[in-house]
Amino acid sequence: MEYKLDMPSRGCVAANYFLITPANLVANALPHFARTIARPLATPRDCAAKFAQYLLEFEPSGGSTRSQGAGFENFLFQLEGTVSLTEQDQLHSLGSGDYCYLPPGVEFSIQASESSSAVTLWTKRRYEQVDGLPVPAVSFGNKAAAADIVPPAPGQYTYRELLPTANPSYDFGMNVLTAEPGGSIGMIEIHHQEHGLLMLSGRGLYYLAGDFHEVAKGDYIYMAPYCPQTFYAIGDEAASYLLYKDVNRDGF
Ligand code: UGY
Ligand code: MN
Repeated sequence: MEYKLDMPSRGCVAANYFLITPANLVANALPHFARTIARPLATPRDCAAKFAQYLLEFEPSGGSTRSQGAGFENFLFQLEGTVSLTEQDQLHSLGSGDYCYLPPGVEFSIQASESSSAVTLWTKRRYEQVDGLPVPAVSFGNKAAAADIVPPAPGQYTYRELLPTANPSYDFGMNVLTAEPGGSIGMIEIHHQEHGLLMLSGRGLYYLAGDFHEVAKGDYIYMAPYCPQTFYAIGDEAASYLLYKDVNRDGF
C-alpha cells in the first residue's frame, strides 16, 4: 500500500545547502539551560559549518544556570522578548533587535524575565586569531541604530552591518539585508564564505545551487562555501534576513 505523507514541508537538505522551516523544528535541550528549548540550526555535525547557530526559546525565568560560550566567540541577537545578559560581572538587558558580540575568553549567562518568554539567536564559532591583530572588544548594539548601506549595482537592496567587518580583527559578520518587493541581490553569488540565514520578515524566492525555494519569516538556510545563491523579495512587505558570513580570513 502506498503511504501518502499528509504533511507537506518546504524544508529540504541538499548537497551544499539546507532549508529548515518552522514546521521542521524539533525541540532540544542544551546542558545548563533550564526552562529553555534549544533548536540547533547549523552546527558542524552534518555540514561544512565552521560555526553554529541555535534558537533559544526561554520560558519566563528560563535561561542558563552556568556561564556559557567558553572557548568560542559568541554573538547573541534578540528576536522576541527581553533577556538579561551577564558578562564579566556586567548586567545588560537585551530587547528586540538588540545584539551583543563577545570575543573568546568572555563567557556569558542569559535569562528571560520572570514575567515573559523570550527568543534569542545564539551564534558561536572558534575565533581565528591572526598575528599582529588584536581580538575584537565586547560590543552591544541594536539593528535599528545601524546605518543603511547601499551596495553597488546590480544589487537592489540595502544592508546593515551589526559588526564592523572593515576591521580585519573580526572573522565573521552579521548583516541584516532588506529588499523591497521586487528587489533582489541582482546576481548569482558564488563565494568561498559560508552563510547562516534567518528570515526576519517578509517573503522571497531563494535561488540555491539551481533550485528555487519560497521562503518566509522564521525560515533558516545554511549555505555551504561555493553554494550559488541569490534572493528575490516578493509579496507586499519588505523582506529582511539576518545573515552570518565568515570574513577577513584566507580559507586555510
Ligand atoms: O554578502 C553576501 O554574501 C550576501 N549578499 N549574500 C546573500 O545575501 N546570500
Ligand atoms: Mn552571499
